Amino acid sequence: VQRRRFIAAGAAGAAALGVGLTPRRAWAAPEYVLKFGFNLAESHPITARSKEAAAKILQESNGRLEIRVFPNNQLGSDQDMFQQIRAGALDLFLNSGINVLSTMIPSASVYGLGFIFPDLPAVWRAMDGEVGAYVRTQIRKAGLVPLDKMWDNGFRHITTSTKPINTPKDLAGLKIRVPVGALWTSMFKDFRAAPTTINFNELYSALQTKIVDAQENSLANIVTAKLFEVQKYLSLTNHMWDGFFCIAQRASWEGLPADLRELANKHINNAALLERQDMAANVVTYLSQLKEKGLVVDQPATAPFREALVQAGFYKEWRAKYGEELWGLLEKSCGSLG
Ligand code: TK8
Repeated sequence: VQRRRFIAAGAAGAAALGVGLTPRRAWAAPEYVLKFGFNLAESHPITARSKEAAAKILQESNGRLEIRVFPNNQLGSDQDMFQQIRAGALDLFLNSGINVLSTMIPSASVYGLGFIFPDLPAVWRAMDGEVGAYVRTQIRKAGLVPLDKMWDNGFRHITTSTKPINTPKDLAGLKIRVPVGALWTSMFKDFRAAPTTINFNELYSALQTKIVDAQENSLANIVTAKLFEVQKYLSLTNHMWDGFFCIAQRASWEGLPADLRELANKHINNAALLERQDMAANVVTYLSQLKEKGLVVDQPATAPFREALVQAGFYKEWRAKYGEELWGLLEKSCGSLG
């Protein structure tokens, strides 16, 4: 199974990375090659950290295991990559649990519920704790292998080309792009907006051609995907936190010899921890870059937004969807969600 997926990469790639292989090794093709795909821009911290992990894995495996990193939707949209990993054509996929993963594993979106985390320590308490463990069990049951550490995609904020968003009323009828997961559509419908699902690789042009007037994303994505070029207003709504699961294709992951699997596991999880630090450290820089680029920035009070969701029955509805066991773990970690 494994061998069919091998790509002829090998010597040139290893030499270019300058990883100091012995001459004999430097010219041998790697025994195992895994493709690692995601939708983020080249300049996103995730791209640098995953490439750094790949270089260490190549070096410490003495050239036996090469992880080839494909950022920026090079392998297609999120839906394409999700299809590929299920079909065995992609080995590692980094994506939000709220996004396409939740179409198959509904609990994967749970951390995206509006306003449940006040800050990053609260996020990691839940996602490195029992909430994350629950979701990873469900992912495993669906036949995929989640690595332990989630990566940070940041708290999400709303941008528009038409007006600032300061109160929930400002969202009424707003044509806003959301990613594919049902939680996103549900939440923005409950805000009385008009959400449209669009894949990340089509977002820039959808904003540019005014198919939609608004979108919501992390500061990192607004900067690195250059969304500021096609948006005017940024409202720091912090309406939800988003992160990524790194998912392995089971046959390719389990087909690795145990020592190589352990090595890849260690470096990929470690890269996630480093990327979390990058994201936290970059917030201030990203924000000032966006102001410099001319975005008009507002900081609305968030309580009325949360209240609008309560009124619309949002939490009740999703509590019923996730079930009492998961809801209990969530409240144990976050406190009562009302
Ligand atoms: C990743 C995506 C993406 C996101 C988006 O799964 O599509 O807006 O921020 O990075 O969910």
